[in-house]
Amino acid sequence: MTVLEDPPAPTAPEGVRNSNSNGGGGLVFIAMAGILIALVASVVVIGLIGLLRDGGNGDGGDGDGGNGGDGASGPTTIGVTLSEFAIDGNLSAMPGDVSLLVTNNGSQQHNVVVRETGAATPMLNAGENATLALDALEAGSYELFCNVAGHAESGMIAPLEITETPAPAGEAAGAGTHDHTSPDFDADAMDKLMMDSMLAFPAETEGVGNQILDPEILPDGTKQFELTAAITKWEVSPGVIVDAWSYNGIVPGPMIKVDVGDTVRVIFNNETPMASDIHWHGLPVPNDQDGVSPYTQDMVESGGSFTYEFTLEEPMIAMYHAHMHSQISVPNGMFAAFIVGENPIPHGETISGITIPEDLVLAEEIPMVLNDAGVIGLTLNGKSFPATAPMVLQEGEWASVHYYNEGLTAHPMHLHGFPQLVYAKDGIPLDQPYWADTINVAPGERYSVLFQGSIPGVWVWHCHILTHVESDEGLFGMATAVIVEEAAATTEEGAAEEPPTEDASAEG
Ligand SMILES: [Cu+2]
Repeated sequence: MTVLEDPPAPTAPEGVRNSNSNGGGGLVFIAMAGILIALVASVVVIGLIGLLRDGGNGDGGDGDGGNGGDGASGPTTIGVTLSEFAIDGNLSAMPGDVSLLVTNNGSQQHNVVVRETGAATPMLNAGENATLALDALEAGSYELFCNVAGHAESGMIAPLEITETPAPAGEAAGAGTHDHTSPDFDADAMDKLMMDSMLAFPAETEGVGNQILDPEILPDGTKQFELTAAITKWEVSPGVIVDAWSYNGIVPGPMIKVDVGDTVRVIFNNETPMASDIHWHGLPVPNDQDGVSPYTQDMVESGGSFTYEFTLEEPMIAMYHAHMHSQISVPNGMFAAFIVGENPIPHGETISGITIPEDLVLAEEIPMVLNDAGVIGLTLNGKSFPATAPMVLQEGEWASVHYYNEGLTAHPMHLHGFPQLVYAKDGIPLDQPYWADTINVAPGERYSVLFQGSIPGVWVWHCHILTHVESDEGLFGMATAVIVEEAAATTEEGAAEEPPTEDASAEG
């Protein structure tokens, strides 16, 4: 590590420094401002002329594109918005040249494909837009869908009607559209969808992620693991089965747990269609085991294998995932937890007046891996509500959770009922743990928390970006619950423990 001594003092370029002290600066400024005002005025006039000439045609705004022509057959632009998981817009136009101005208002990648013609936008990242020109569309019914695996099945499908009498702007064009200001907007139906979705929790699905992977113990004590990456079916929520990119067929992949001092060997077999590698995110490994092709190793081609080996001398709450093509393979499922050694709980410490019991024994310790993109989408441990697993505690029991964010955006994870003690960040124990009810977990981060299920009830536990948990179809995505069951009888020993309390006004 090198230390910069006496770094040069920052200097501002000439002219940037205090322009008022510069002799003729004021006059120059007034002249420049005058030119600028003239330029802006001329642009506004040109813009107005353009608008008048277009007659308001082809506005392409959110949900009110439609056909502005009065019998004229000029090009029509329809505004189409994408979200998880819906395609919205006033999806009708008269026959002729039609353009779709597609905006991705979601948090994941989406695109739009016209099933009948095969025309498609490029894959759009969150916030991006693209124009899709559909030349000379004849009258008829067309279907728009997102071709990210699983998204059409989740609701990203909508009819596009090309007819001589298009629906007036604002009228919903199909079941997939929801204009909350429209007279057709059915609040009762949405109430029912919300109740039905919430009462379906917890729902059964095939497959459980984070299962602990048993090593083969070699004669020299090395713990050998085998991971095979392949495209395998994964049920994200009831009936929603996607083509996941998985390790050993589960999402998140198998959890690796080893002891401090262990030598670990991992045989990686790549059966995905693209080259890959494994990066041990948060583990101190030799450079040639860091899993970043081509800098530290050759890429592991489709059908190939690579063996990693390293000795772990420090406790760590880490994870592993593909590095090469990670923007495809990681959101699609190639991520998992890796834990070395003992959980660094601050036994016996008093934090903000609450003492963590010296003899605390955890009733539960789980990874909670967040994702928000790819075919897996908005999920906790590879499942979308109502298929997310609740944590069940008996009154007074303590639990520890390691949040991992393998997604593309941050998620503020909020637990109702009791605060969470953040005691480690990225696996590094904090000298000053702190209590919080919402913990914002950015991509790549890990936060380890501790909480006591001190009050019986169903306490929801969710990402607080509201569109990550609710859609017009009800609750979904990054939500689950801690269910605290009432103690059957009064316990003698638990009475001394002061349960953490939370200001009721902070509830949300
Ligand atoms: Cu979120």
